[in-house]
Amino acid sequence: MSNGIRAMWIRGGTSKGGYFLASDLPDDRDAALLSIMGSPDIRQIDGMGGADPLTSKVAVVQKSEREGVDVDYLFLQVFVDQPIVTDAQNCGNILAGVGPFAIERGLVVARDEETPVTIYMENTGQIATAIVQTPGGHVTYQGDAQIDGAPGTSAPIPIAFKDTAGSSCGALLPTGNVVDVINGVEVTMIDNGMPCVVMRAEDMGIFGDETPEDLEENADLRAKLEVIRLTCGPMMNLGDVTKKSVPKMTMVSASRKGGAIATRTFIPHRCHKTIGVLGAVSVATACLLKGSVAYDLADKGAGAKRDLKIEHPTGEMTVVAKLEGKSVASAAILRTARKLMDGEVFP
Ligand code: NQM
Repeated sequence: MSNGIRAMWIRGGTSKGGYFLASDLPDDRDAALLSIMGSPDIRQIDGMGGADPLTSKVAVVQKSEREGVDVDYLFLQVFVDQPIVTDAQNCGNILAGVGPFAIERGLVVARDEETPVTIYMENTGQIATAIVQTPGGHVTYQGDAQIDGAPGTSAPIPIAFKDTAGSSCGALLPTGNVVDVINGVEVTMIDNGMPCVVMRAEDMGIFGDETPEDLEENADLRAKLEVIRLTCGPMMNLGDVTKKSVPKMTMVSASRKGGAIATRTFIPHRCHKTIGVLGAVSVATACLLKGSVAYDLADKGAGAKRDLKIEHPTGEMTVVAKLEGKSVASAAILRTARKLMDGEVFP
């Protein structure tokens, strides 16, 4: 039998995955992770993955040598049905488990009550600060915070982001335009932490409140989205995105539940049951950008601090955006996490 690798399995926000210390991973890291997850196989029956991109994720964490930073976090998406492990995107949901993991593994010393953990996101080179509940100097996962898309309640983990504009694309608007027309569809290509192509649901022939299952069955829609995605990738400075999990494809329509806007997002081939964290930050930013495809549809609120409820298939995610002039200077969201397993996994 192959040797076990030390790992923790954690639900981070509305995703779930394996958390590893960088020093615990072997040299043939990607082969080991594919085997651990059971990829490629649409059921991932021979591994830990949950047959969904949202549950086939990995965090690699190590103590940081950067000034003012506690830990470095590398996110890896392990494809379900292809032998691909990619670091081409970040993940704000898996990020929610990084603070607790770092404290539990002794990389960060817990304070009493709560412990701020400053995290360098290696995928995009930005910093996030997560506040972990640590009563008596120990991580607790229990609490009253509720996030849509995850059942029950857990300890709150607020996370603040700064300087996420152009994280992967080099600029907030990588084409320099608020709107481009691709294949006859008006799109806003934007990156405020996650490269996203934002389109009006109506322009893609849907209402925008369909279930993810219905949208995934819509072969015509999926084909149209992929043509647009493959064209947008190079325009967004992402190169050939055939084998990448970015850009995300978000279709927006007017809010149904009193929020800022309604969304349905392909990530990029499966429809998200909620919306990614940095995806939501990017869409919220598009809502505030005059002339974008989201601007006229959105209820944008007023003032220098805006709570933008980004509606998704199972509820909403609130993005708290702080504006400087007309641009978003920082964003924060609330997540929770839950430790599920601490032990060894076998590649
Ligand atoms: O956008 C899914 C998720 C994500 C990414 C995806 C994420 C983010 O829900 O920051 O969290 O878009 O692939 O975990």
